[in-house]
Amino acid sequence: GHKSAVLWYTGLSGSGKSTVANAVDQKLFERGCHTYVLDGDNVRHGLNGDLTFSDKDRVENIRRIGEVSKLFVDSGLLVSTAFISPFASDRKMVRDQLPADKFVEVFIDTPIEICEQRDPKGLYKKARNGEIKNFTGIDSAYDIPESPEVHLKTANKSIEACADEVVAKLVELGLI
Ligand code: GGZ
Repeated sequence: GHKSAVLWYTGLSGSGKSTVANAVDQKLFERGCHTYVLDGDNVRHGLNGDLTFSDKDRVENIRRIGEVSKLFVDSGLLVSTAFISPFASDRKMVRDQLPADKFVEVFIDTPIEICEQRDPKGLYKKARNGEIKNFTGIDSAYDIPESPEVHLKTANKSIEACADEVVAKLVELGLI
């Protein structure tokens, strides 16, 4: 069996949050865990389709995701969230609403230079050109997590190795 909890991934656009979260999720599924992954694809287009990338809307984005995460935790799932969640105050707000052992912050620490090199959607290029305003890491803030449960430095690591690090931590925390 496993305990219910939130795996809260945070990091820049293109850092690999969704990729690592989905790789971890696959490993958890193989271990028989009941899981769900919330990310931009299923939340930013639906529930939060009315929100922009202004500071105010990012705060609301994270607030709603926090509330939905709590519902999933109540239902017994290991829920993973993969959003930039740039503001430390918002991450703390979600953390403080859950029992201490049920919030696992995973900092996907990928240097912005690498994120920008990858630029899978061409967003960094547009942000540099001024075509997109308020882009995280360029003209919108990202607060570096001070004491995440998992600090994952992804440079020169495979997705597999990154996922294994997260799973090992969950074992250590007694969640799985
Ligand atoms: C940051 C933006 C922006 C701006 C669109 N700033 O690489 P992606 O495309 O798939 O991930 C980014 C995603 C960020 O949405 P989140 O809900 O995770 O952000 S937050 O937690 O800050 O609310 C990026 C895309 O949306 N995107 N415009 N201005 N990322």
